[in-house]
Amino acid sequence: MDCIFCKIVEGELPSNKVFESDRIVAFHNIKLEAPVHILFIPKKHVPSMNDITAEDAEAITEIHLAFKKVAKDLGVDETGYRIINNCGNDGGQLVPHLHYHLLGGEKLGPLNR
Ligand code: DGP
Repeated sequence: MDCIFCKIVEGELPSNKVFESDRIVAFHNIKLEAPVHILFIPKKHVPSMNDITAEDAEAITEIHLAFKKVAKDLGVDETGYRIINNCGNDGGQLVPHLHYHLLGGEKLGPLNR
């Protein structure tokens, strides 16, 4: 499958991983929108939020638990951080493999509409 994030999962593309389990991976974003910018993905190819099913519940739960662990490991748990999922064209999703952005390390502005 020609999916950048599947290639990262398979190790065919390099990534700077900060967390990995059987079901999920978290790695530094190539394009930083904040001093801390991590992407969390299920290893299974789920194209977007619209495609999540009950079968993905464990991976999604793991991603949520990984948010706070990685935030703590990277020292932004106390200062705070933001989780974003872009879904579809209007949501600004560029990579069609479900992913969540964790942004932190500075005071973030209000959401841009
Ligand atoms: P989104 O707009 O939500 O689909 O964000 C996709 C993000 O993926 C974007 O911020 C840049 C990041 N990205 C794209 N290609 C790569 C890559 O090869 N490696 C890493 N680490 N991040 C990537």
